[in-house]
Amino acid sequence: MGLFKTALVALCILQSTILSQAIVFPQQDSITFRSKATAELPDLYEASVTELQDGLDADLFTSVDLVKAYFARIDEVNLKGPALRAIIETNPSALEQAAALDAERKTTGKRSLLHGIPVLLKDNIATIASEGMNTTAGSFSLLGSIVPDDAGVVKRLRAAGAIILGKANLSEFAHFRGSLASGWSGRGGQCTGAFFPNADPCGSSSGSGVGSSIGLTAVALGSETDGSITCPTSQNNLAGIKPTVGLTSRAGVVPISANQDTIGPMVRSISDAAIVLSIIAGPDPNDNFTLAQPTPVPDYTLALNKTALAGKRIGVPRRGFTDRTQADVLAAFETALDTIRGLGATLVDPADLPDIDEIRSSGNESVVLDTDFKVQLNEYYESLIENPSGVRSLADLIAFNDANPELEEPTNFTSQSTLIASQRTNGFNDAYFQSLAFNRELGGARGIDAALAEFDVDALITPASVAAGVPAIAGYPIVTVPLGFFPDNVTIRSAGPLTVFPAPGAPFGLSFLGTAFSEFNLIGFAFAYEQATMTRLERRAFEAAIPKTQLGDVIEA
Ligand SMILES: *[C@@H]1O[C@H](CO)[C@@H](O)[C@H](O)[C@H]1NC(C)=O
Ligand SMILES: *[C@@H]1O[C@H](CO)[C@@H](O)[C@H](O)[C@H]1NC(C)=O
Ligand SMILES: *[C@@H]1O[C@H](CO)[C@@H](O)[C@H](O)[C@H]1NC(C)=O
Ligand SMILES: *[C@@H]1O[C@H](CO)[C@@H](O)[C@H](O)[C@H]1NC(C)=O
Ligand SMILES: *[C@@H]1O[C@H](CO)[C@@H](O)[C@H](O)[C@H]1NC(C)=O
Ligand SMILES: *[C@@H]1O[C@H](CO)[C@@H](O)[C@H](O)[C@H]1NC(C)=O
Ligand SMILES: CC(=O)N[C@H]1CO[C@H](CO)[C@@H](O)[C@@H]1O
Repeated sequence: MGLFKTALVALCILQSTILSQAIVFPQQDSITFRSKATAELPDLYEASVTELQDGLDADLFTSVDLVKAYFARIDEVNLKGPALRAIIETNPSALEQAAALDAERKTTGKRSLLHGIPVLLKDNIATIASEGMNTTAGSFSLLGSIVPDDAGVVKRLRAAGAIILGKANLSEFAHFRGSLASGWSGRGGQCTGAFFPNADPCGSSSGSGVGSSIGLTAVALGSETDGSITCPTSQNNLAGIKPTVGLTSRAGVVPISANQDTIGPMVRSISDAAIVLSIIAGPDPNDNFTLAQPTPVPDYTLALNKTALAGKRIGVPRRGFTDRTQADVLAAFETALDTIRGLGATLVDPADLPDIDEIRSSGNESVVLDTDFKVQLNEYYESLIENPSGVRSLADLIAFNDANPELEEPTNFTSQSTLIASQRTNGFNDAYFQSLAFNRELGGARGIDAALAEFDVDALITPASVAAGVPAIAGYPIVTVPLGFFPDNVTIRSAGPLTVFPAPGAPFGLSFLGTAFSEFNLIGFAFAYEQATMTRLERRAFEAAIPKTQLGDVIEA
């Protein structure tokens, strides 16, 4: 559930103290209090989960206010103005859920740090239809379908008191459809980034990235198979975590491959990412990969240590990584290396993966993904209680797209070559199992683990644009933070029929890589770097893409 395009073609913690300091008139009635406090309300463009939680606890605003404000912000930029097409649907039950969670906060207190916090879900993550939203992976073939249950991660979010705000646009079927631009789906149209008009948002978790980047939501979830959290995190100035496969449940997620798919947060700071991951991670009987994870799930917020890089050894893979990196990104990366050295880490540079050439030329990933997708998508369609389109298999899907070209094959968005390649596969045969074993070995023992051992390093770092491929086949984690922005004189290139990349001000990220279930360490390293640089704050979205509605506009006087 998530390939970013180039992979597939080959195949802030801000001012949380300000609010707490502002809470000095507890005896006043709430209306007076709120109007006095308006100047202190968090800016939703940047607001962190803790900042929102502090404001909710202090009754500066309610979750109902938050949902109203986010809905208004979505309305401003999604189809109007810059028409970013980041959101496919908003949740018609969100205000009602928010009111119930507000009441609960007053009577029994909050359930978790996500109590009453709006969360945007990539549209391949199932939510029960009775709530009023579709789960379609962007495809009309799934419109109106009735899923058997909430996705595993959604059950955890709801139990923690989070509010599902809506569904985010994506590259259709998480970019497992054909040679199509990132961020395009039949249902959602072309999603574009907020840092330059018509910027490629990358994908496949495009709307999750754009939605978080400008505060259309507090928090977003994406999914990654090969790059689909990491790349849109990078290109939308975010912090994001691609968890180890099997740390977060994929039950109820429109699949690509059980061997590579994983669900993770795409947010504005590593702190928010740690909060969200602590809640969505954990075993789920409906996804047996999650039963093999170490227990208990760590409290990842305990990893948020500004000196986490001190005394650590960090490896820099050059061959097959930085030699594939654009010059502006490489220059920022070299500066980041100096910062990391300054934070007390020893850099081992180069720390090349011994078999990187063999890994980069391997075709084993396509064998596994093409085979898994057919089997697992067929199972997904079969699991549906109803599907008005009548599509019940991959074969049906291909026929449906061809029969509905106005919906699914508009000019410039016709390809379904990946679906067709997958349909040609013949299930779990010997060649498949061989390729699966090669992937694990190439990405793991002969890949990331080989470099970690040979150079005795705690993690590897690389520009996010080249980070995803090796961890993808190994099932290993990636933690990404903002690294920089393309300069104003960068040559603008086409990235699709409707999109451009690079472009002036377009963001790019830095990724920390490690072995299976090393999220806790990677979060610490990424946090230390983020706090030392605060790169996200260096540049904002273009003016028309910055929503104007703030909490002060929706709080009832
Ligand atoms: C799905 O989308 C349709 C069309 O946009 C909408 O009418 C409906 O309320 C949505 N939800 C469900 C569960 O069908
Ligand atoms: C999960 O279950 C399937 C079938 O029930 C089995 O083939 C697979 O090996 C299991 N995977 C893990 C990681 O336990
Ligand atoms: C923070 O990281 C440093 C360096 O690894 C370590 O010495 C220190 O104990 C950590 N602090 C906490 C609170 O974990
Ligand atoms: C899979 O990887 C192995 C080891 O590198 C290689 O020998 C084999 O040719 C690869 N298979 C495919 C289909 O690329
Ligand atoms: C952009 O500007 C920088 C600094 O002024 C200069 O070094 C660089 O050559 C310019 N690049 C292009 C593509 O014009
Ligand atoms: C198709 O893409 C080309 C450029 O790739 C563009 O010139 C043309 O206008 C596009 N057609 C439509 C209908 O969007
Ligand atoms: C919430 C929202 O704006 N959804 C829109 C997403 O894009 C489709 C296609 O243009 C619209 O029909 C939805 O209204």
